[in-house]
Amino acid sequence: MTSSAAEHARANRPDDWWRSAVVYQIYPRSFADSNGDGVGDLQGILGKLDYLATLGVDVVWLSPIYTSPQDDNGYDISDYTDIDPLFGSLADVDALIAGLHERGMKLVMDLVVNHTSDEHAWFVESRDPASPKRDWYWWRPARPGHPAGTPGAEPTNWGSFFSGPAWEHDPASDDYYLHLFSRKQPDLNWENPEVRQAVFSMMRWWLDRGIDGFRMDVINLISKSALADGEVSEGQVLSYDARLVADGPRLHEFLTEMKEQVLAGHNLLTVGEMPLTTVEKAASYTDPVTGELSMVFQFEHVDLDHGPYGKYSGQRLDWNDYKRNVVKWQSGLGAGWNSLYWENHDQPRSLSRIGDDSPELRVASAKTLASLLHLQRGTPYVYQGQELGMTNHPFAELGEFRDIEALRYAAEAHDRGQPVSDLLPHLARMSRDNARTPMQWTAEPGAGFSTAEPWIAVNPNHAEINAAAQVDDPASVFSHYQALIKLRHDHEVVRLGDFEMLAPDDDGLFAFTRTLGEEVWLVLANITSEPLRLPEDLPSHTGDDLMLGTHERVDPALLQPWESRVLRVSR
Ligand code: TEU
Repeated sequence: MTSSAAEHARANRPDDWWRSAVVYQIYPRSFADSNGDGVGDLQGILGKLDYLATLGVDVVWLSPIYTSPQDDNGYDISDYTDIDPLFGSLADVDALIAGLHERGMKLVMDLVVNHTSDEHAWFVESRDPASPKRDWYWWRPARPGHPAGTPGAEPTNWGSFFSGPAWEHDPASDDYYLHLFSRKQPDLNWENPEVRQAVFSMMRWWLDRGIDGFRMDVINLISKSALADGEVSEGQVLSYDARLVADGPRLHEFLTEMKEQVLAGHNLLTVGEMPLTTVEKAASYTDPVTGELSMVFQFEHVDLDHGPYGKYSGQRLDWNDYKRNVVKWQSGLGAGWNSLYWENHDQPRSLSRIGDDSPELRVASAKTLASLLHLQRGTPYVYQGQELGMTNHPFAELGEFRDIEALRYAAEAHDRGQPVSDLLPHLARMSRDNARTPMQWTAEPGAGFSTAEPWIAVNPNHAEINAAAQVDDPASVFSHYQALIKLRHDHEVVRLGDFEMLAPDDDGLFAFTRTLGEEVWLVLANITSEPLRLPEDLPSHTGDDLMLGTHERVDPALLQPWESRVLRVSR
């Protein structure tokens, strides 16, 4: 599983600064509210830059702050070159760029160009069949033989990611438009060269403002295959056939055009969010010479606990499946590059999902989950609050959810006759809203996030889990993240070493090595809430350097519940 020296050289070009970086994601709506309206904002973020510098991260990825009707919390953009008043102004963004740069950090902006808002001027114009912008979106007539607007008359059988058909009927022209996400997020037609030029000039406008990269929302969906009916899986009515919507035939061409016309000559971090992609394709998008992007942000590992009803199936992660998946991506990307994450604004809290969030074990569990991710090869992403060990919210009723994806799913389940009481535990476990509860700064009411009633409830455990209690405590989850970030900065083996999984089928144990030249590091982790004796054939390495641990090492052959050790075993 060792990769060649040539591969290392390609994956370590001196100007690829992002290979040693750690990214911190801010979801502005939930980070810090400066003006007391219950919604986070840019001035709120500006007040926390020293906190980020203390943590030690290199890059901030900011979720969308552009003008938006907020149907999908800003992932529905109606003006790409202005800021929603909810969040602030362009002057605030300039201050953010300056404030981050002063502290040695960089800013990566969210680029959402698979779709716009239906309130974007382009789409408003496109609604007129005679408009030159008609072809900027995917307008199609009803299925032949079906009266427009009747059930089943959609041009294809595609389902939207947010439940229901991916086509919306427009009574004005009797045509349908495509929306892979909500009906207020019509898909742009990238086949049209004017669309590409409009997007590219907007990207140049942002680069001129001084940003350091783009996180590209569902960028592998911009090239569609034939607009034809797809396969329907058992138990489904609509098609979610990846072959038709993801990694389409012109994706490389579109991204190459973007690279040549926008990205070239800048020293950027570009990350492509790519649902449904494969390791082979990801390798091609991120090849240092022929690829178009710095790294992918892929979904295979976060989909492992999905079942027949997707993420709301009540399935738990099988850790040995995850280990196999890690091996596949760590070895399969060659000189390509991956993002390392369990959390973002679309995922529930990892501590509740795959760890142990009980008061007794949550600190150890949060630290060990962090070590397992940060010691892999790739770029680690810390999602706001993850560095504190924030947990899922105790959602108890439907009225507490805010996310369109959960609410649309619940409405559809209701139409199918599924009682809310059956659905609630699944929503509570997997809903995106778990990531979106306010950042827990202090133990005060409102968690120091806002002085007003926040747009979504604060987790009651902010009284125990908060930044104020952790920043200066060397035993805290925060301090552990700080140490992990420093390890990556200080040691080339963490950034570039080859990965080898040990004991892949041993339940309860997650063990691997990283090797660079003579330097070998060993990571040992107990991923259960019971003590774990290390297998005899696995070195316990009493005499080696403990670079970072979660517990006092009393018995070298025994790991406490959720204990992990990062060891330097030879050099
Ligand atoms: O997410 C893409 C995506 O595939 C997820 O939305 C996923 O389908 C969802 O979590 C359902 O489980 C990106 C953004 O990160 C997300 O917030 C947006 O809603 C979406 O694109 C549309 O812009």
